[in-house]
Amino acid sequence: MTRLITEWISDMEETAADWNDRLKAYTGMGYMELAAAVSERNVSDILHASETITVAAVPVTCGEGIIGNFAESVAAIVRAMGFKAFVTEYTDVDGLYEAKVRDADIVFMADDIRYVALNLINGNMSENNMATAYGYAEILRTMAGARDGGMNGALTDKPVLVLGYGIVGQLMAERLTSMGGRVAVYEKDETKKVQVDSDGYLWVNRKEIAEYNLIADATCEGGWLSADELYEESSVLIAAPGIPLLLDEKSAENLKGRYIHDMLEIGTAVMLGLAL
Ligand code: 2YJ
Repeated sequence: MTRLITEWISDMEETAADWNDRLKAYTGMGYMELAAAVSERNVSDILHASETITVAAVPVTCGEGIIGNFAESVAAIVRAMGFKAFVTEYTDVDGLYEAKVRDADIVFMADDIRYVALNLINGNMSENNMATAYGYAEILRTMAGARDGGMNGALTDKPVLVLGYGIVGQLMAERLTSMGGRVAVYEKDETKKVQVDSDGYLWVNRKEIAEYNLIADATCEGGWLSADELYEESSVLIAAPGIPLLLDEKSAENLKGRYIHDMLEIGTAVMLGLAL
């Protein structure tokens, strides 16, 4: 699991709203539509919730400590979805206390292991690994649908490759399978083959990556893959929650518009939808 660094999210307070527009341009869904799709709610219900619900982001100091701009970025993403949001002045348990005293309905907080959203009104809780995996699976399905002429069951019986079989990779494999995809897995750690086999996915080697045009990346390694190793550029689609981006610089430039990759936005937006 990658720990974010301040440099990667330093301008998110300015860019969170633009990212929403960019996501819309690439997939037809903004944060709100994506959160609605994953949480199986109507956009109008989320819009309605945004009028009354206040969100607090609580900085957490334990473990490796506060990541500069993390809580501020979370609040900015939530605000870009139309909700009221604030960052607590105090941290940890005292911050949670402050959130409640200041009438927050939903609290976002993360330590080194877990990033959660807790709904103080109805007890719902969502978690970033699942929200990220499900959000990106939805994005891949939507992009595939748009590419293939607006089909609803865009992944049905389609080969889909998941890169990396860690927590998010496993959750994406499960979700993409439930969407009808025929999931294969590439994982450089060969000791995971046993688990991939027993989970029922096809194990592929690095050369075979080129046979897939629908890819979900959950490797937490940057720049290891070049466009030459991929299916023809004009049809490949990549949903890439893995941080840093798997593509090398030149390939990232050449494949612009064919992949979605972010630092925090998609997972956070989906967490909010799931926590309502
Ligand atoms: O409040 C803060 O500023 C920090 N305690 C935030 C820590 C954020 N945590 C991480 O980035 C961890 N890698 C866990 C995130 C889980 C995402 N799947």
